[in-house]
Amino acid sequence: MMIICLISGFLGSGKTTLMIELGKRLGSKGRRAAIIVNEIGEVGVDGALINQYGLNSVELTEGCICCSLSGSLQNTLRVVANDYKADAVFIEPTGIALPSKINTIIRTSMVEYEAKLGICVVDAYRAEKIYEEAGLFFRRQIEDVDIVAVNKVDLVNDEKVATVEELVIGLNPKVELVRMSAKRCEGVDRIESILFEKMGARE
Ligand SMILES: Nc1nc2c(ncn2[C@@H]2O[C@H](COP(=O)(O)OP(=O)(O)O)[C@@H](O)[C@H]2O)c(=O)[nH]1
Ligand SMILES: [Mg+2]
Repeated sequence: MMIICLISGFLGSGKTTLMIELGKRLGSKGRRAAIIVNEIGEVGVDGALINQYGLNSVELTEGCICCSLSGSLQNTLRVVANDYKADAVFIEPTGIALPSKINTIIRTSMVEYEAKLGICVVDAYRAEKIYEEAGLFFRRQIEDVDIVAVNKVDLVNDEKVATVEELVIGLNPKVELVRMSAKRCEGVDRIESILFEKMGARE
């Protein structure tokens, strides 16, 4: 049975960068990882780059997976689980998707999965501005996730990181915070180890 990892967050926060890094790490340790990306009018993932690491990727582009494409997401999950037999599937929705909506679609997909991990990637540099301009949306992206990756810490000082962390914890006290620079592959270890814990020692 596979692990489903939902990676949400606003456009440009670093979702794809994190997902590719995690996929590479799983692949290098003999696990089968698949990636489902939902981009609307955005530059897609470099399929060739992903395949180079033995990852299987599917792009859904003709709508939003939490609305018109919910059925396509469910079908793709079934293919990834039953035919590709992935150990882990990463789902990257568009930046405006709500994790709670996608969780419902996953639950009703009839796909058996072992565990689900929800990660929201927050751009430490832009978080406060986004919160000011779209507070409710920011809040709803932080709700219903297990981990908030405070990303791009290479661009800001520690004080700024701490402010963003306080903001996040204020909105969802239950979440685990991970400081990250996905670009420099810092902080990714923690998420990798959580994934391996959830996958267990099975073959
Ligand atoms: N400085 C910095 N840039 C990053 C980091 N993570 C991602 N980026 C850059 O931010 C941009 C958006 O990243 P991407 O992964 O495509 O974001 P997505 O839209 O959430 O999938 C790209 O140019 C990345 O190289 C990081 O930790 N630090
Ligand atoms: Mg992306």
